[in-house]
Amino acid sequence: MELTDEHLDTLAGLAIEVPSWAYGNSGTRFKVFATPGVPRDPFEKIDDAACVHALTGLAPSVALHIPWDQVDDVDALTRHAAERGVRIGTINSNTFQDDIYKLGSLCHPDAGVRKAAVEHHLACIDVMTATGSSDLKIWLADGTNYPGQDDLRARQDRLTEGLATIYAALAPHQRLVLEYKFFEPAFYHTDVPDWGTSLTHCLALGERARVCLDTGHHAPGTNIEFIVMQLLRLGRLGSFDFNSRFYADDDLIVGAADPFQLFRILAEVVRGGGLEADSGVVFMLDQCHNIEGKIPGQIRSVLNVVEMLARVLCLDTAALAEAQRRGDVLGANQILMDAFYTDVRPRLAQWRTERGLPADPMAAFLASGYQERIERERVGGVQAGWGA
Ligand code: PSV
Ligand code: MN
Ligand code: MN
Repeated sequence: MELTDEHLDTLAGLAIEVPSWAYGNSGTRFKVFATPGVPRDPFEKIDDAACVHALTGLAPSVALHIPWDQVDDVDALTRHAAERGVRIGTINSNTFQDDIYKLGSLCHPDAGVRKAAVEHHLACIDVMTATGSSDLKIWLADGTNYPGQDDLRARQDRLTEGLATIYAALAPHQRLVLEYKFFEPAFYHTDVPDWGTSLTHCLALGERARVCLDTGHHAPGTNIEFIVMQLLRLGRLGSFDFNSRFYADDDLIVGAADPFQLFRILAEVVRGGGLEADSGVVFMLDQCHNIEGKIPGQIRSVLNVVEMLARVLCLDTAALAEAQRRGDVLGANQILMDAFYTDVRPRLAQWRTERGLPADPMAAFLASGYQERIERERVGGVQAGWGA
């Protein structure tokens, strides 16, 4: 099927949240590369995110990471975002950069450390209230490296208690989104390794607790679209952290490593109603651009998501359902593959022009002089995360 006007209306409602940390310097365990022109503060990160939105029309919000983003005047930052045509989205907590968290945060054996971790989350909720953000995203670096290092079950009990205290502090319109990851930085076990554990905690917390699915946080070969289907079916998919990976949590550009996997994931999103406004599913990017340009990296990511979503919308769902009902194995598969192989790019370029956007946002950025200007003006830009 071709892209129809109705499909394009659906795409116009797409909102892809960009992470503030994508714009700062980043690297690997071996080296953080200094990139000319990177932002010196959260205000400049917002400026770069606003540039991505201005060129794509699809990235209206920016996620913050506290305290990577040292926000002394939250109101000023909120106003700044509005002036630039974007808003502040998900607030990501961070209990992994301080020495006290070496053995964990909410799961730590010491009650004093657990208290500090809870207080950090309460401070994040204050930021959310000031920015008008609705989601507190919790990813815990908690876990152990050696069998016997700590009591696995006691750690879950501590986690239950800490999350309950944080959840109780949320305002009625605010949500807690719990991200899972099966390894790293801990290597024997992590305390929220999988969607089952995240879901178990969310169900215990209440209606406004949801699971965050980071596409890079599964064992190789995991059927991620199945997890998407199940969480949507249960009404507990809160958000995506989109990225792609070849080996581990590579944080590469979404759709770069395995475009077909992104197609399959987005097909389940559409099938499960995840595009509907009331689904509450947030589409966020969680990526680092270590060797490529940061703003172009984000533009490419936004375009990859919209292009793949457009291909999903080309799926002839009625024909697919009929082929499935008939038990036509290869026919059903072909219908799905036909959608995957549809080239939607020319129509999307035209659509952008119709919306007053550049047909080719990447080319428009390169021609805009924005990169040259920030390289001239911003001297001494900061690292995205560690050491920011
Ligand atoms: C952890 O690997 C993670 O995916 C979490 O979402 C963090 O907040 C983010 O990366 C930081 O890069
Ligand atoms: Mn993530
Ligand atoms: Mn990650």
